[in-house]
Amino acid sequence: MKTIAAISTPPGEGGIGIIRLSGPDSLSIINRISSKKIHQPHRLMYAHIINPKTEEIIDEVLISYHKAPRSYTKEDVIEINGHSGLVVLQRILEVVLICGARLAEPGEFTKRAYLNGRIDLAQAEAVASLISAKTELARKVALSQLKGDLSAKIKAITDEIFEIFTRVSASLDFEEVEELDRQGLLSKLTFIKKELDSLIQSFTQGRFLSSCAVGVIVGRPNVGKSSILNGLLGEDRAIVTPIPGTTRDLVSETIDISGACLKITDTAGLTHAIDIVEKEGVKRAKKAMESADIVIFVIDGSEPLSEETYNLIEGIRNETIICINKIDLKQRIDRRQIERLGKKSIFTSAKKGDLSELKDAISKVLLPNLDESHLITNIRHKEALKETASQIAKAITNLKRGAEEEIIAYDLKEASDSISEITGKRTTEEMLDKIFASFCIGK
Ligand SMILES: Nc1nc2c(ncn2[C@@H]2O[C@H](COP(=O)(O)OP(=O)(O)OP(=O)(O)O)[C@@H](O)[C@H]2O)c(=O)[nH]1
Ligand SMILES: [Mg+2]
Repeated sequence: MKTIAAISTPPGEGGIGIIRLSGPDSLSIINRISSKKIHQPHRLMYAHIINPKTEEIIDEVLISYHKAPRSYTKEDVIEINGHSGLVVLQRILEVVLICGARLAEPGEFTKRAYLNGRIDLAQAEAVASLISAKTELARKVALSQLKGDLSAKIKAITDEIFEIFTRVSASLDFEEVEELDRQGLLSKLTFIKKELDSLIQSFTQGRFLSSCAVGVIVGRPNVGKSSILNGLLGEDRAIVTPIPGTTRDLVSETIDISGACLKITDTAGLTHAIDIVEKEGVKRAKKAMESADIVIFVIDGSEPLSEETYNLIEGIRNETIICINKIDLKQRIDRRQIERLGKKSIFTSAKKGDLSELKDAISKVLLPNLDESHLITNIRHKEALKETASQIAKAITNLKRGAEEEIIAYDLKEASDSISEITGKRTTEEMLDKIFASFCIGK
């Protein structure tokens, strides 16, 4: 394999910038450009990087040598810690490339770690998730996946499927000797199907760790929608006035709610607008509502429930969070009317900054009963699990209707192939290219 190199730190001015090399020529390349001979592994060496052609000093650096196989890629790795400036790092990279390295592709160091068997594919993907983690919870889950917790769970299920496949296949070969225990197999497969379904189900929460959930705040004019947005953000983002119809456009921001990422949008008050601008605002509010994961419907608790509001509540989705705001004022709303519609409500006072019930309700929707170590956050994993589950379901149906062993063995083989894609025991070049293309260069 050819030796690769890249600047591994983000571009810009900073304390330290790192250039990383990996491959069989790493050591010989560094020794052509370093003022000191590098031979001892796992030590930091102080040296200068020198252009071998002009003998000009390029930078004063620290060099570390990670000898194969005890390195990130399991190959010989050299890391040059230079001064982080765009020109400095580019000049070091240039001489490294002149001496025979090739510029690394995005994610190529991690791809080599996978190809050389240090980590599996799910762990390689966890590296990207860890880097892009936007919340503390996303970091925790990515790290647990990098450690191999998810891979272990997937491996356990893969082994169970494979064991059953082997048994069914064996009964094919020695039909008279071994009669298949169909009832026993059925209960095992049903158990596997349950495990798969619970992992698939976990993606409804897990996806909010890799990409933001979409939330929208709606309601009649002047109920306090913009005040709630500002309260959740902790800053005066949207204009708040006592005049109904203040917000006309959509105002969006991203927040961290209990570790889940939420892109929340404040909207124009829902009204039978006559004004052309307001009309457009209402249209946009309704559209935002349709595609949202979470809808927060705000009501002013200091007013009796109007017919318009009642009709709006009646029409919204059941899982909508009904938020009765302005509880610091004398309450004139009859909560039972809302309950009669089969909807649950919570209380807030945006004015007093009391939004705890709302935050709890949001995190309950985003992250209920979270099991961090067995959470599917990657859509590729979810799709592979869905495919596996559907093959297992086929095997169950075929088993129940007394189908031949050959057919059941085929379903199980398909299931085993699908689940093996997650950890990368079975991959295609195209699949790997797609996965690693989303990485940054130098990782
Ligand atoms: N007492 C009290 N007043 C509130 C509360 N929340 C908002 N208000 C006031 O209600 C008025 C309207 O607040 P906004 O946040 O602009 O309401 P809105 O729903 O965004 O209004 P539009 O954009 O016009 O639809 C302002 O005068 C706020 O100060 C609250 O919890 N208690
Ligand atoms: Mg507003």
